[in-house]
Amino acid sequence: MPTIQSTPYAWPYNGDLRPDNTALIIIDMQTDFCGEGGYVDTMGYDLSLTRAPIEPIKAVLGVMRDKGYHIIHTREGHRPDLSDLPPNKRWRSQQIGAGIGDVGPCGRILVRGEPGWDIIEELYPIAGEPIIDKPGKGSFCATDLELLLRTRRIENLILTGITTDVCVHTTMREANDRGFECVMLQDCCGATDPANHQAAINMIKMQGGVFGAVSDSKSLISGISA
Ligand code: C5J
Repeated sequence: MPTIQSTPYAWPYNGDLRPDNTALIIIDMQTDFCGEGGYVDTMGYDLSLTRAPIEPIKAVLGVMRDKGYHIIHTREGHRPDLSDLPPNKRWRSQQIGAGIGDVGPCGRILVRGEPGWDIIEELYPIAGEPIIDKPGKGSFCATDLELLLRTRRIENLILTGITTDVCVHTTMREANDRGFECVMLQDCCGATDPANHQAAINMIKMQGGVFGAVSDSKSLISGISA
C-alpha cells in the first residue's frame, strides 16, 4: 500500500491508505476568500496569497477523483437572517471594514446563497461530493461532518484550502482530536499573511507531528499513483 512522503513521518502512520478510507477535504475555496470583491479583498489583503493554492488543489482533485477517493468541500457562511452569526464575530468584521452580512460587490458578505459565498468555479463540486456548510472556522463545529466521515468509515484526511492558519488549521485540530489521521498539503493552502502560513505549517510538525503531517501536491500525487 502507498504512503505519502511527508514531514515528520511517512503518512499515514500505519500505511493504510486507500480510496475507501481516505478523503480529500477542500476548505472554503469561496469567492469571499479568494475572489475580487469578496470578504478577503474587502479587508485589503493580497488576493494572490489565497489564490496560490487553486492550481495545486486542481491537480490533486483531478487525480483523487480519477482514483475514486472521497472528496468533501466546505463553505463558511451564515443564514440570511444572521441568526447563526455570533455578535462578536460580526463586530470584529465591521472593525476591519468588511462587516459579515453587509452588502459588498459580491453580495452580502459570507451569507449563504450570495455569489461571494459560493465555491469558485475552478474547484466547484461535482455530483456526489458533499458540501459542508459551516458557520465557524472549524468544519466540525455545528455541522454533520463527523457523522458523514464515520458513516463512510473514513480514517485519513488530506487537508487543503484557505486559510492555512484559520479554517484549515482549526479543522485539522478538530479532526486530530477526534482520532482522524491528518496530512496538510502545504502548497494547496494559503493564508492572508505568508508568515502565518509558515507558522501554521511549522506547528503541525512539532512533537513528532502533534496534529499530523505536512506534505505537498506533488508528493501526494506520486504517492497515490505508485
Ligand atoms: C477566515 C477561513 N480566515 N476560511 N476563514 O476567516 O479561513
